[in-house]
Amino acid sequence: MKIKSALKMLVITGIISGCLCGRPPQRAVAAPVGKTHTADMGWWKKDRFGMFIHWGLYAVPAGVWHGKHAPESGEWIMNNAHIPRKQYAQLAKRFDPTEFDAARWVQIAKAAGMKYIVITTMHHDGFCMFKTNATHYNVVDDTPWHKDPVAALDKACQQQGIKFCTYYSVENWHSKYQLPHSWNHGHPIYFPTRFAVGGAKPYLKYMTRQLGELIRQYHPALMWFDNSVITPWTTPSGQHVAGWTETDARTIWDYVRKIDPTVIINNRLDAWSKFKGLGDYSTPEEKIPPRGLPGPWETCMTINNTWGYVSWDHDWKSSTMLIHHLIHCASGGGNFLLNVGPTAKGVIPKPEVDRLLAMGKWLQINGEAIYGSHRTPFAKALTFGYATQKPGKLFLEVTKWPKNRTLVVPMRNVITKAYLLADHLKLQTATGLGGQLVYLPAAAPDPVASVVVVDIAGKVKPY
Ligand code: FHN
Repeated sequence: MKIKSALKMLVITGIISGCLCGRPPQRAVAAPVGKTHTADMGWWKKDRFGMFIHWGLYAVPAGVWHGKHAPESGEWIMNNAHIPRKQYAQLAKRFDPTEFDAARWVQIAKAAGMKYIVITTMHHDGFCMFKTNATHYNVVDDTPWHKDPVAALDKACQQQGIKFCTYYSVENWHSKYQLPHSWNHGHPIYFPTRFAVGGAKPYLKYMTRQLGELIRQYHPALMWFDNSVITPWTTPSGQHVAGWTETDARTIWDYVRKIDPTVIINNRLDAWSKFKGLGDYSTPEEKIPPRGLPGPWETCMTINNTWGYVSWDHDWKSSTMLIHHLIHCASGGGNFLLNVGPTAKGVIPKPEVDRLLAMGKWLQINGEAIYGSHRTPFAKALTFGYATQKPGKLFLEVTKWPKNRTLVVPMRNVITKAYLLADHLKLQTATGLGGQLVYLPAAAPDPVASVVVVDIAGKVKPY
């Protein structure tokens, strides 16, 4: 077997062995992705902080199937509880989110200091949360609710000045053109799916039709593709069926570009970043690359352990931890896409709202250090916290207030001015061993993270 195909089989085997009943292993961190379209990513790099929304039929079972907790993330229940397609599709008849309020969701995002929203228009379960003519299996035609939440959210985002973006899964566990990978005592295991014999072409046709609808109906500023893990296989009669290929990914890429050359596209049209450069930015998940990544990148993360709502997952990250994650992303030059999983009634869980409001409060005072900032100039981690910068200014996000009340900034530049961002209290400075010294008050203005602003002449010259 040629090296390349052996490698490919290794990758596929790795995928399969690593996660038959769970989500795929942590995504390999993508190679640097260059700008691949005419549009400017300026708004996206400036905005830094977005809301991810995982909402679909999976909110109905909410992590419980036949009275048992289904393993892993809520939106994977169809796979992890091995639910046959027809049985899962019946959930649509129970989807009636009478408390859904798009304007309220956008207000919460804004109050959190989030500048863009990415909503799941179709997750791996194949159910479409938008009005589509490509299939009846959608929220308007197939539920008692008969409303289009994607349209409502798009409208609310336009009205409230937040960028509207869409998530779309390449993998589709409902489509007749994609088959379950294997079976467990007669019950399907969908992930990773595989194309039916001759299924690739009609599936690409279905997909391009829906992407055309999404762009023309809702004009997303960004398209967040996910998990194109459709694996090759050989039929019992020995016929080889290719999986998702680079050509497939480029076909979709070119199609979207043709309709809208300005829309930003992430790097997940290609499942494992094998197709170098196919993507405007990298998408590490649930983890923050310690020193950031070359090129544009965005960490997406859950507030508990699940993307789609799970009634029994109360393992919430603290607002302190989430604020530190946001700062860490910004100091690495990256964005932070933080997820909420609304209930089947259309309500964002209170623990998530509480944390988002705490983040918004911090950003109201310290947002200047995050929005429009650039990555830290320091190659090594700082002992006291993080740094971000703008021309002529260094923002030091102090998460560990020094007991000796002295910050040592490891750079040669002389400080022309130093102050606390919270109240503009002027701080004394000096040049000392190991860099520039900033003398601090006894108590930090904010125990979570306080920002010290340092004005300097020219570019930072780290020690
Ligand atoms: O399998 C999905 C998962 O359900 C979720 O949507 C995350 C969000 O980034 N993406 C895939 C796992 O990498």
